Amino acid sequence: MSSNIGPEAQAAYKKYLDASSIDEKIKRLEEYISLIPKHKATEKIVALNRSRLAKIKREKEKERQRLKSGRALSPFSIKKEGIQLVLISEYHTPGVGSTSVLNYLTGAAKQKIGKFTSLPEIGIYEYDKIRYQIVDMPALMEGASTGIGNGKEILSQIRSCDLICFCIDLSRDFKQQINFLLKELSDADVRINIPPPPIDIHKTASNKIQVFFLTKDAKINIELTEKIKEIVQENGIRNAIVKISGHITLNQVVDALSSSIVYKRAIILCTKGDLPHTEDAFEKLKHIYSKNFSLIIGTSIIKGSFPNDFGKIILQFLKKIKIYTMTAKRVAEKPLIVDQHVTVKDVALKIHRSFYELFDHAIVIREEGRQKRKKVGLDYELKNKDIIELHTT
Ligand SMILES: Nc1nc2c(ncn2[C@@H]2O[C@H](COP(=O)(O)OP(=O)(O)OP(=O)(O)O)[C@@H](O)[C@H]2O)c(=O)[nH]1
Ligand SMILES: [Mg+2]
Repeated sequence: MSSNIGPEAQAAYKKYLDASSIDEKIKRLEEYISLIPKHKATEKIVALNRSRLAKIKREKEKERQRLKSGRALSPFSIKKEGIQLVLISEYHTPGVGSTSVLNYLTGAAKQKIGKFTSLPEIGIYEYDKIRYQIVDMPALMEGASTGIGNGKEILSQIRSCDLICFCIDLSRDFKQQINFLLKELSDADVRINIPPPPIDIHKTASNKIQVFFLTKDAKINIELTEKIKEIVQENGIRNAIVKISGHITLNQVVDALSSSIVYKRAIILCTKGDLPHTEDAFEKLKHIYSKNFSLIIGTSIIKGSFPNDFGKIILQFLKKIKIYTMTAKRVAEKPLIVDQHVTVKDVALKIHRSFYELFDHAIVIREEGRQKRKKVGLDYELKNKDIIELHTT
């Protein structure tokens, strides 16, 4: 090293050589360059190190881009669009026909039928101007929740989707398929077709746990109250308000304290209903599982037998309705999908908080009503196909 650069810069250079990360290398090299006395004799050293610095920065940028695109391209990071339905099947019964269902609904997977699906396939099914994103997942393997067979990625999508569709081959052992899927989902803390427990636990600053029973059927019960307090305390919570708004079991209290548990809606989509003995199997399946699954659909893609109002059926099952917003007398082309019994307030908040904060009144147009056009307030309950115009102050 040139002696023209002085001891401080030399020390900085040594630190640069010792740097272990790319960020540190950049920092140390910049430090070193700034410490080199700038005159004719050091000109070349400065130039050399500046180009060295530029090279390292280019490498860093390349790495950043690589990571970014790698993330964006991960086939499991699916950008949700519309109402998301995830088709799942069971690994030991390959070829149940889930890709065929995806292709039937969306036309997106013709070349993929009959080929083992190892990565998610996606298509958009549109019904009545509502978009449904259909995600055909690779079959779930045993131990999916521990990560086997991309289990963690598949389950993460399942946890955030709107509807899980169990794809079950009627020509093979349906019990084995359904029970397997139920077990894997249960192991992954995904609860199927049960409402979340009617309990709300709110941490507070007060120095105690208070339990309130909010509804008539949640009768005040001293023994239950004490047990609930105990369970909440065991979970490390010392100060909280616990609101119970319905019948509750202690197991549900435990569940409510676990943030990993999700509550999902699921249906069974039976496939290959054209094959021998499947009619019989379909009846048996319904008999056994209709208690847990209020929607079980029998299909045959080969015969083209599939509900032609599938979108409507799904919307009803999810207890959703569509409403249209209107601005300056123009009705939006695309509907807004909201929960049944939604109020004007919910819609205002959904569109933008300011609509709620500055709310003055709303105009609701309902084709089926006696009075077609109504001026309403925040508490007004909306119905399917209502048109709503929000007015602010
Ligand atoms: N008989 C009959 N065969 C079907 C039906 N639907 C799909 N198949 C056939 O079943 C085979 C598997 O279909 P896929 O749609 O690829 O099944 P998959 O569930 O996507 O299979 P994997 O991705 O391997 O899990 C293909 O040969 C399809 O033609 C149906 O309704 N009836
Ligand atoms: Mg497939």
